[in-house]
Amino acid sequence: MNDATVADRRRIRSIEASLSDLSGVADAIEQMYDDRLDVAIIRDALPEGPLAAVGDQLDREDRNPGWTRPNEKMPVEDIQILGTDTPATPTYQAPRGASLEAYLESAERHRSEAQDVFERGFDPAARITELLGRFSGGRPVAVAQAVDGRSYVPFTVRRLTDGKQIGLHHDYHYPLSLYNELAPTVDTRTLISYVALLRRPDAGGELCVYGVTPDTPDPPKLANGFSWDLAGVERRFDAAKFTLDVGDFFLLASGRCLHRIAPIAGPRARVTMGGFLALSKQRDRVFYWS
Ligand SMILES: O=C(O)CCC(=O)C(=O)O
Repeated sequence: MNDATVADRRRIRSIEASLSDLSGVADAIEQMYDDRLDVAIIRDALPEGPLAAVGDQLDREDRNPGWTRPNEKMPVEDIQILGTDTPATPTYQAPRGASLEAYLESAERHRSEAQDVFERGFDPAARITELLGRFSGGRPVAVAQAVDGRSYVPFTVRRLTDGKQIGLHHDYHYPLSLYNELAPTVDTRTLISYVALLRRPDAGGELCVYGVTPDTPDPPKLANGFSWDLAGVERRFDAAKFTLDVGDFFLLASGRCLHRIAPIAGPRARVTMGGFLALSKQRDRVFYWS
């Protein structure tokens, strides 16, 4: 492919809404599944006060609420996570992901760490359930559960400090063994990320989304054959960049669209809480987890 084919390429379809008018996004999850929408940004989706207080409190070096660092080996990707030490994604620590059993055990051990940073009276998982229900086309929303009744992690809190980023990736995680139980129960056409911003960095930290899917032929890779070639991606494919403020929320068809979080620049960290969601196989419910 060369630059002359720009016009033929997949475009990033996004929509922006605010809590006072969600009419265009009431069915955003289905629109994303049907490949009609890639990104929905909801401004002021959650109250700024309780989120900013958490963002503030978590942006300190003198106290450690229990951060785990599954990408420590790769300094530029050294994300800090609260809520699990066994993410439901590949990491530099476990490039093929962990086992479901290890994930569920970690969920039990670390569950309270992500909840406890919020002020009493603010139940983040309840707020997320309620919020996702506004984009679900009336479908009930629930945290995913294992067959033995154990709960998946509803959300994790993530911190990126100066110079750190989340590099280019897709989140089509169903082939991982951690998804052995979940994948057969959900609609695997795509997977959707949800994220709320708790602290905005001075600069950087934007969500950058590209028109590259897991099926794009001949995607731009470096000479090693597996690392993404960012310059090549940006040259050849449609791109969109989104800046979030505290309280803003996004849904992203992350199983389909290549994306990254730009490097943070400056002393203020970027702090988010988020996870993934999917439609059930019958398309009548929404399950979420992190
Ligand atoms: O902003 C975040 O916390 C993560 C964004 C992301 O890369 C994802 O959800 O896949």
